[in-house]
Amino acid sequence: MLIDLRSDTVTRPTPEMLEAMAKAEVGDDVYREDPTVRRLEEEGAELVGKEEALFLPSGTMGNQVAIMTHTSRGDEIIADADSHVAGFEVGAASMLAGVQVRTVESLLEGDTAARFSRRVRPENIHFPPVRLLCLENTFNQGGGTILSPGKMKEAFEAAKQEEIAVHLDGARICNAAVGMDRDVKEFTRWSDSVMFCLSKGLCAPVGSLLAGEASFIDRARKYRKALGGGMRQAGVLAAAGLEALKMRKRLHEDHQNARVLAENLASLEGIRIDLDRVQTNMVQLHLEGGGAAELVEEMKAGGVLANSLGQSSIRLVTHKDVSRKEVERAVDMIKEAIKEMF
Ligand code: TLP
Repeated sequence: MLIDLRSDTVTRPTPEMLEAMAKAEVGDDVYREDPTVRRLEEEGAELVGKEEALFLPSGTMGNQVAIMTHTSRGDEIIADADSHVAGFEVGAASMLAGVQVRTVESLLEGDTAARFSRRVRPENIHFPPVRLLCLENTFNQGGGTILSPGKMKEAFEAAKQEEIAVHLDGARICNAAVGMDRDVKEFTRWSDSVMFCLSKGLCAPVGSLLAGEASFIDRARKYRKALGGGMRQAGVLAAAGLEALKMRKRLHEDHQNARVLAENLASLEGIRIDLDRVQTNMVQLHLEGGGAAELVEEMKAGGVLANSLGQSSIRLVTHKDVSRKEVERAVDMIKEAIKEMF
């Protein structure tokens, strides 16, 4: 049996989710007649402290609908060069919203507010208007690192000074909250809109929520429809989403498992792990001499699946479907694979 550490997106629905899906009360959600979707949207909005929320099939659609709603064609948005919106959404911000993404190296690390402010340009005939700052928490490419509420506040205030809106890609915002033992709202209050995923560590089979002010969500609903995201009896999915919201209480197990992986692998020859970055459910292995794809293959032969990030890093992600015992087995298998390589 393979131990799958590629992503927390691989989690399977729980028996409670499947039961809730089978029993879900449904209606046509394009007519806003699905009571289960409405309940999920209400509970989701409440969790992140916003007026309303909108249920969407994926995080990518949630981020892109947010960008379309905040901007007009020809605007500029600012995002970390390694963020999901800039690098992992198939160029959708330019393809669909028609905006230019002005990227900032390491925006989400160090002094986020200062890095952002330096990147904003004053009005000039040559420049597109800057309308949106995109934050990401936890920061996937950073290794699942947390942007503290304090740093989010500084970035939010810097954006407001420039009259720029802030969107939070909070795909894993519940991991950030659990990782710092803070309420989710302490993070999300420093953004105008927030997208968060039900289908990652929270284990729903499908679904994300986009939350913000009621007027923002009204406009976002149209863009969701335009992208083909107007779903009908989506209550069967929302029912799983409602169960997913309860899964927040077990995320600390994933974080502890990531710690076990990291601490047991950190001293191996040939690789480097920055233990300070192991803050949630991810571990990044850095290979001093490259060869990430080869090591991924070697690990797979031994029974562990992982994803490479470029030539010299590998990402391991813990989640509900890998137990502590499996994590311990994975440590042994990864050690073997590394020994084979170096
Ligand atoms: N992340 C996936 C891959 O797309 C890389 C993963 O395995 O981590 N924001 C962030 C920060 C994400 O990590 C992801 C998915 C998304 C948005 C998009 O969510 P989906 O996959 O639902 O479109």
